[in-house]
Amino acid sequence: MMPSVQSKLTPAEVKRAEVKQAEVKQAWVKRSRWMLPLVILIGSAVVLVIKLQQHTSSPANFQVSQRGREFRLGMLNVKQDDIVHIVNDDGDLSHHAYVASERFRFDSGDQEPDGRADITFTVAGTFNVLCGIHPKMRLVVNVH
Ligand SMILES: [Cu+2]
Repeated sequence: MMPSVQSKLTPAEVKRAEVKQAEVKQAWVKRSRWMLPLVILIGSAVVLVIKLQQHTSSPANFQVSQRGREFRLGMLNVKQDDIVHIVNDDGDLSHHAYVASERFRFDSGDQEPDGRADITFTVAGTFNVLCGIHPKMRLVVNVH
């Protein structure tokens, strides 16, 4: 029969082994204390890089018609800094696109036939583009 390892150790050696074990455990606890903040830090950095990429990606362009005294399409989903081109393709009619929100304002002035007004939506939110000449005209723009 093989003698157990324990039986070969003197009490002093057992004590030393226990101390060593406690030190290793303490070192691990010390190290793991940094893990959560480290994971949060790396996670935040990844989110920041993704946000920056989204922000620096070139803006998209959308075209909206004003034919028949109506904005077509009547609703758009865009990203911040995207550009909406509003084209007066409504025969010999004039239009006048504007946004009068507290957070975002735009005024095209009079839009002559075949004229174009470009709106860059620089803030997120939902905005109504209206026509100063035809009160029933409305374009809803959701800026994400
Ligand atoms: Cu109009």
